[in-house]
Amino acid sequence: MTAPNVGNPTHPAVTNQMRLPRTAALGPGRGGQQRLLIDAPAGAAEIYLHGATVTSWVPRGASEVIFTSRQAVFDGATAIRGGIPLCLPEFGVGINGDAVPKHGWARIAPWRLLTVTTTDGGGVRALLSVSRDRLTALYEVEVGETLRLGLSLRNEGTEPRTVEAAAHTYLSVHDVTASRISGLAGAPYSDNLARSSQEARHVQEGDVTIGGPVDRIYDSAEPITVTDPGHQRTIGIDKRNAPSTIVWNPWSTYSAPLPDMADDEFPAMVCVESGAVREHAPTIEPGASWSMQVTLSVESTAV
Ligand code: TA6
Repeated sequence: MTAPNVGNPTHPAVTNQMRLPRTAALGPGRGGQQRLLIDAPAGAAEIYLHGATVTSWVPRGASEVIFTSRQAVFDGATAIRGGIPLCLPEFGVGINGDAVPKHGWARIAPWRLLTVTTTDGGGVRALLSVSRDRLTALYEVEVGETLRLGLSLRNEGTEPRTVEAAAHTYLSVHDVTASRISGLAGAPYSDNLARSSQEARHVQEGDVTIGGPVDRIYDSAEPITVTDPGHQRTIGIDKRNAPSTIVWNPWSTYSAPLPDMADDEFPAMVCVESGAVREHAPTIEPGASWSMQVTLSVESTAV
C-alpha cells in the first residue's frame, strides 16, 4: 500500500455525490450513524464515519476479527467502544498528561468519505479524511483477505508539530486467557497500571499472556501474532513506521465501570494497538507529512 498523498489539495468527492462500487453501500448503521458497509468477494467490513472507526472485518470464509461491544454507544459524540478507533493527535492523556478529549479529537470527529474503489484482489478501498487545528489526516482502509490501514498526517501549520497516533485495534478472541501475543519478547514497556513511574518500566519476557488487567505501551515495531485457539486461528499484525505497540485488556476490574462495555465481554477481546506515541511521537515540519501503515491478517489453524 502506498501512503495516501495528503499534499494533494483537490479531494475528488463529497459523500453525497460519490459513486460507490456495487460491493459497498453508505447509509445509516447503529444509532442511525453514517456507515460504509462493504461486502466484497475478498472480505466484508463496516466503517463508521464517526471517528473513521472500522467496527467489523470478516475476511471471506472466515469469522469476525474485530471486537465491538454490544453496548457501544452510537450517538455521533461518544467514542465507539471497540472496532479500530484512531487515537489522534494524542494517545490517552497525551505527552503532557493533560490532553482532552482522551485519545484525541479525531476518534470522535465526523470524517469525510472521499472515495470508495475496488481493488485488484477483490476487495474495497475507502479513503477518508479529517482536518482540524491545522492538521490534515488521510486514512486509507483496504478491506480484503487482509485489512490494510494507512494513516497519513500533514502539518498545515507554520510551526513544527509533535503528534501521537495509534490504531486502537480491538481484536475479537474466543478466550483471552487462552491467547498468546508473540513478537514482543525483549521489548521494553511502560506499565500504565504501575503505582509509580519508577515501578512502570519493564522488559517483556516471552509471550504476553493475559490473566488480569493489562495496559502497557511497548517500544516495539515488530510484527505481532495473536493466537486464538478457540476460533482456530492466529491473527497477524504487521506495521510500518509504527514504533509503539500497546496491549490492553481491562479485565473485570476496569471494564465494570465502563457503561459502554458489557460485564461479560472482556474475555472476548484484546487490544493490540499500533502507533507512534510518547517518546516515539513524530515531529512533523510545516508542510510535511508523516505516515504509518498497519496490516491485519488471519491464518486458520484448523486441522
Ligand atoms: O490503549 C489503552 C488505553 O489507553 C487504556 O489506558 C484504556 O483506558 C483504553 O485505552 C480505553 O480508553 P477509552 O478512552 O476508550 O476508555
